[in-house]
Amino acid sequence: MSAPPWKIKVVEPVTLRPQPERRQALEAAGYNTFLLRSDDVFVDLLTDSGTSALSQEQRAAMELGDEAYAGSRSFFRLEGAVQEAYGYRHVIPTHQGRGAEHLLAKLLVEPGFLVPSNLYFTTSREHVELLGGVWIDVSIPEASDPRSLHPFKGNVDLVALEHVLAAAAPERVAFVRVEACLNMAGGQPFSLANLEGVRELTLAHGVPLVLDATRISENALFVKEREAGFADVELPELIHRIADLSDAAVFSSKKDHFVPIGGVLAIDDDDLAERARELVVIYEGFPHYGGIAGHDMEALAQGIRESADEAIVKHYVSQSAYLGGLLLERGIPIVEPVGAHAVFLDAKRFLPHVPQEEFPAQALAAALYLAGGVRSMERGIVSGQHGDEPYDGLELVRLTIPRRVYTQEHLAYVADVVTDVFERRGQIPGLRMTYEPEHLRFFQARFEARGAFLEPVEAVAVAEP
Ligand code: P70
Repeated sequence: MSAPPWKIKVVEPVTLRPQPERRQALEAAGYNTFLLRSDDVFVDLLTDSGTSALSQEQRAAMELGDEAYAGSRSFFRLEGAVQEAYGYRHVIPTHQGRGAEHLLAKLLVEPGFLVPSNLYFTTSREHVELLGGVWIDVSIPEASDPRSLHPFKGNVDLVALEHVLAAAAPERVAFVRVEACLNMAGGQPFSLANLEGVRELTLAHGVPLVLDATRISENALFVKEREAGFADVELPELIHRIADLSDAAVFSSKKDHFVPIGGVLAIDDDDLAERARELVVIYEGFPHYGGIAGHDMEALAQGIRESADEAIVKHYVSQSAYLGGLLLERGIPIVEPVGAHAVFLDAKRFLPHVPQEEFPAQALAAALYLAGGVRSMERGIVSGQHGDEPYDGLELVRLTIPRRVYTQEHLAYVADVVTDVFERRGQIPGLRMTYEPEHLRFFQARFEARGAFLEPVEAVAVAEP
């Protein structure tokens, strides 16, 4: 892992609670890591969303926030930053990514309309389906194979996409969605050649191509490092070239743009943008702030510039590679290749004795917390299952790395905790769901253990920081 291109100026204390307190906290949270209090967490790898460290330049820019309701100069700075980095003509701020997804779905989705996409993201699919749209997975099969070493598991299966587009009347396809660094597959990039293939098809069929550009910077870095012909292209240029292949984009700016809150809907088409501005005033706020503050827009504009800094992006991706490398050396099953923003444990291979209906990834995430105060996120049947449909898809636990927050020592500690849990995996039973919310159940579902859950720590050697 390379030395980070930043040093630490402000710190936030964290403590490891004693094991009995962690057990109590886990039980109170119903074995759901979303329901833990952050004060009870030692290393928080729940998400990279809104959890990054701001730069001194972002904090300084926040002092210049213009909180005018309309015509805020902070909006125009944000607009300029998006236009410069990505080239989209119209910029609509939203409170976060799902705000942009909501507007996009309202603009383009009607009952029965199709949305072909590389795999799915939970909130993206939910907004489409709430409007009666039909989500269609057109990811390549390697995306769902944790052992496949395909360098671009975020690619779209162009033959499958062509079939979908050829079979549907063009006006029944709301848009084709392509997600950068495909989150649910392990943070896996698409290749530029593949995106060009998607572009050709969408142009031929007259269907809009919308990028989920939330993690576009890391995707561009992977293109530079893995795809022939791009090694000498500057990262900002590559990011721009990716965006140029699409008609619109949604961003959760809480990731690549280093802000605690904020999102962007970026659109080229004038009429569509006009309609989006009509909607944003209903759901988010005036188009010149879209549900965030002027100072947020300043931090976001500056964050967009930093998100194209190759040294920053490279170091970030090297942190996942470092943690993944430690786990691989110890024979722990993870998704390969290691993706952008996280290391994903393969719970099916980690806990082969727990059937998928007993939520192995949920149980594993709970065990990591109990063993060492490490918080991770379930990305398996709890997040992925669709109503009552059977689910045999990926069963992963995501160890997600916030940007510019944790040190190599933290990551080494996490690797030790995972190793400890791997050695004691026989003591992890499945779970029973005791409360199931109707929408996006993973956020607030509750569980109980089907048996004794990891022996008390006194009985076994456990990693301490
Ligand atoms: C995560 C976060 C958010 C996200 C994303 C992609 C590719 C859109 C969004 C929505 C937060 C999260 C969200 C739902 C379930 C679990 C966690 N991903 N597209 O941790 O953006 O959160 O700003 O509304 O990854 O991966 P936002």
